[in-house]
Amino acid sequence: MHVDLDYFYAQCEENANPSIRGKPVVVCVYSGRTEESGAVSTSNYLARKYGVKAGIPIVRARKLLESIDAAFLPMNRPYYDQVSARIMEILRAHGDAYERMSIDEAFLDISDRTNLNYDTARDTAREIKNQLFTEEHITCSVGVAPNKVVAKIASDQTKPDGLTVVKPEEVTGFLSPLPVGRIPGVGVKAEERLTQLNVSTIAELSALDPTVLVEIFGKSLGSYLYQASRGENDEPVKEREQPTQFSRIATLKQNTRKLEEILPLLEELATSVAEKTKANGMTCRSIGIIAILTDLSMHSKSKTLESSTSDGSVIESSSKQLIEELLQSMPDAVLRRVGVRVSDLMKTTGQTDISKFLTT
Ligand code: DCP
Ligand code: CA
Ligand code: CA
Repeated sequence: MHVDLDYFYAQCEENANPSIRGKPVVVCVYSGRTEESGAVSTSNYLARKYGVKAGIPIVRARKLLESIDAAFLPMNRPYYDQVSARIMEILRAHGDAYERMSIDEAFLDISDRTNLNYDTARDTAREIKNQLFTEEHITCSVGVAPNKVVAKIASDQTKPDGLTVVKPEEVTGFLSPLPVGRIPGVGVKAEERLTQLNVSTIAELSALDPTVLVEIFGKSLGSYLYQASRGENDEPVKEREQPTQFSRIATLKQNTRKLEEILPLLEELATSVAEKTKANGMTCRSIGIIAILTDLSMHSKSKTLESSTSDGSVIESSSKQLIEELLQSMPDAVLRRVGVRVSDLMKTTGQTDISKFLTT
C-alpha cells in the first residue's frame, strides 16, 4: 500500500484556519528578500483550477487569482511536521512493515495481515482513510497493488481522496495506457529520451528491447524501467537506514547579529528539528547550531546533553544558548543564515526515555 496525503501543506492550513475553507489556498515560501519574492510550495485543488501549483512564483499566483478571494499563507513547516509525525504513527501501526518516503508519503506492507486478499486490503485502506480523517481531518490518496512501484502509480491515479486497488491480474491492463512519466523515477529528461524513441505509454515502453533500455539509461535505471513497465518490482518495504543527524537551516529576513532578530527563526528551526526527530521515533544527545555569515563563511557550535531528548523546548533553549555564545565569541560576525542540527541519535521504540525520570 502507498499512502500520499492530499495537497498536504494546504490541507494543514485549512485545518488550522477554518475560515479559508472553500477558497483557493496558496502556501508560499517567501524568500524574505522582497515582499512578494518567492515560490508556491503547494496549493489546494481549488487554486489548482486557476493554474496555481507548486513551484510557480508567488507573483504569478497573485496574478492568476487577481480578482478571486484567495488565501495566501506563509509555509509553517514545524506545524506540518507535527501533523505528519502523528499521521505516520497511525500509518506505521497498520503495516507489517512501514517505510516513510517523505513528509506526506509512506509504504505499508500489508501482505501478512490481509493474507494477500485484495478485498481485505481494500477494507484496510478504507479503515486507514477513515482514521486519518476522524483523527486529523486529513484526506489522502491510497494505492494497493502487488508491489511498491504499482502501488505508488495507483495512489496517484485518483486524487484527492482516492483509493485504487490493482489486483495482480489487473496490473498489465492498468499500466498499459498510462504515460511513461507516471513511473516513479521517470523525470522530464527520461521522458524526452523515450519520446525520441516513439515511446509515450507504458505499454510501448514494455515492448522495447531491454538491452536498448540499458544502453540508453545505464544498467540500474534501464533494468528498473524494463521491469516497472511490466509491473514488476521486488523491493521490500523497509524502514529507512537510521539517520545520524537531522538539521534545518534558513535565511534570515535581513543580515543581522541582533538576538531578537535571530531568535524567532532559530525557535522555528529548533521546533521543526525536534518534530523530525520525534517523527523518526528517535531522540538526540547532541545539539548544535550553524551560522553562515555575510562573507558566506560557516561556523558551528554544539553541546552534549546529559540525557537523550526530543523535547522541542530543550533543543530550543540549547540552540539559543549556543547562538549567544557564538555571537559573543565573534564580535564582528553578521549572520545571513542560521541552522539547528541534532546528532548522537537513538531509537526510542519500546524504550522509555530515561530523561522523563530525570526532570522532576
Ligand atoms: N512541496 C513543496 N514544493 C514542491 C513540491 C512539494 O514544498 N515543489 C511540499 C508541499 C506539499 C508536500 O511537499 O504539500 C507534498 O508534496 P506532494 O507532491 O505530495 O504535493 P501535495 O501533497 O501538495 O499535493 P497532492 O494532493 O497532489 O499530493
Ligand atoms: Ca501529497
Ligand atoms: Ca507526496
